[in-house]
Amino acid sequence: KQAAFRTELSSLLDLMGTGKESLIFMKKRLRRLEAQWLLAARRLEAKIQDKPNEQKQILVHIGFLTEESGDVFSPRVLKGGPLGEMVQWADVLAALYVLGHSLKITVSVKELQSYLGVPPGRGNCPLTEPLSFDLIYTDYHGMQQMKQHMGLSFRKYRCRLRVVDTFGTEPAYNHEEYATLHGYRTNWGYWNLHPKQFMTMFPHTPDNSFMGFVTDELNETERQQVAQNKVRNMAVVYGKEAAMWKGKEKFLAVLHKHMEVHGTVYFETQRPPEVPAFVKNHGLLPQQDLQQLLKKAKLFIGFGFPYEGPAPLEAVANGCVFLQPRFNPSHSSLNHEFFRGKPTSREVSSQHPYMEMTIGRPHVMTVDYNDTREFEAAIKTIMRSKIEPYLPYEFTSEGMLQRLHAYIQHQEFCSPPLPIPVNTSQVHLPSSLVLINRTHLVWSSSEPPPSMWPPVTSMKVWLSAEGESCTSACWDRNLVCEPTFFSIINSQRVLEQLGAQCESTESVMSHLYPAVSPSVRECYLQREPLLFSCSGQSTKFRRLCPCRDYRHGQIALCKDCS
Ligand code: U2F
Repeated sequence: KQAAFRTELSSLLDLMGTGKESLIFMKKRLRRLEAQWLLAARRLEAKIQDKPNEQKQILVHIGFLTEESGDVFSPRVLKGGPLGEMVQWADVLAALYVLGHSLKITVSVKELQSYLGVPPGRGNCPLTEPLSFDLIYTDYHGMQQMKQHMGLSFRKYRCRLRVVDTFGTEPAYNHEEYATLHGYRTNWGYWNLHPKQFMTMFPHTPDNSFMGFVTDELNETERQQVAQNKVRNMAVVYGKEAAMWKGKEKFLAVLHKHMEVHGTVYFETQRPPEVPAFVKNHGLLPQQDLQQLLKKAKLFIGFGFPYEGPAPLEAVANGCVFLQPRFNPSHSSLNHEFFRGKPTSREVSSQHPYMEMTIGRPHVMTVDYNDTREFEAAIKTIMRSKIEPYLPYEFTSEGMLQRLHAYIQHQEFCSPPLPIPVNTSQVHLPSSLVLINRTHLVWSSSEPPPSMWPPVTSMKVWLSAEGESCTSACWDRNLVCEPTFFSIINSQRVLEQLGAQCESTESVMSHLYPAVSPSVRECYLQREPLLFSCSGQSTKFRRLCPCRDYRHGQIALCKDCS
């Protein structure tokens, strides 16, 4: 059945349940952004026209909001606690609904059981009826709950899961046996999912799918108002909890020399001691009021925490410059408490690497805060600058709908469309890949390309430098690593076409392979498809990297992706 784009959001609100502060926050957000979503839906509909938009039966189970997982978030909604996850879930719901799918939504394990068809009082047994959902959007907590209540059926149906996972899960941490053997420890368990089933808040690693969220879009009148009303010397500090301001007196003093400093820090009765008296503290604001404040402010300034939240994007979308600290060395699960136990080795080079690397100057300035001169110079530059509001397409409602629509119609993890044997001799693509400029391979064949998504025609295959990950090898060439293609390039022949010398070749389970070790002329192929990884890196190896092109402002999609 073809899904029809929806023309209202109010019935979605009725599906959502009541009571919790988190649900109230999400519903408010949905109401506020309703017009934006509906307009985006009309635009996307016109673009995709007669392309298939099959209606799916979808269950959304937001595990972290269930009582059974402790629901530590809801009581903190009005107290400066994290809101990023709720922003994202509200937007996921809006997008799925507007795209026309049939939705069931739950934040309770009891309800989950009844939707799954687990008879009351019986846990941990296989389901007696076939699962009625094509897709289940959930999170790590929700997945754990499903496993507990579905018994053996969990294995059977896990390919239908889509796991909303803020910071991402790299393949080495996902594969149970490999992670256990090689010490890729996580607090979140090992699920052996297809890595693309994990969906992140920002495009953190191309091993996962980028889900994202949206930001308020300005119309022409609002843009003009922003241009007129900007206050040259007004700064807003990023951090709604007093603890985020601790130890930042020095930077605040420098900032205060030049600008009027505003904050939105939650407080009960008195000004928190971490927030200096010269700061005009508005208290935690409703989202809409924060947007108004950002429309006036010139600078939105981060002091290192929280990492990678939505607020800096909102600031830039309202015409602020985001100033943030560079981290040297980078923060990661190896050296920083916040990331410890998270299933990723990603190195975070500043408070918000997406802002730093994908948006960058003039909207974002990333500087060394310990260098007072550099810090002060940045503030002065920002005060002098004239900068327009900026929002990457991928964070508009249309962009999110486009991306999610493509995922829902094309991503298939239950029956992989191309079951290529991962074995040296069997994988051969006679003359399908040709060498260009003696540097990289592209698909060029009179035979029809294998049916896969994204299409193989977007592929460009490179060897990384020694020690480099495929994520960065592709990025350096203005491409993005596409793990889906690993399965068709995992061969000695492809390595050799790119100049690798293979005196011996082995097929091994490792998140670094396919790769060549140039010093000893040994080549390695991948034996375990779940371990194909863009993010892996090791000094000894030049990795074989499947890259693809991407659309400006929509990194998740290749130029020819529908
Ligand atoms: C991030 O969580 P946070 O919720 O702390 O992220 P923020 O960037 O601070 O903002 C989330 C939303 O809070 C809103 C603002 C953002 O959309 O509009 N808000 C508000 O309504 N009123 C205010 O006064 C100030 C902000 C990240 F998203 C999480 O994934 C991480 O777990 C967390 C820790 O790194 O950081």
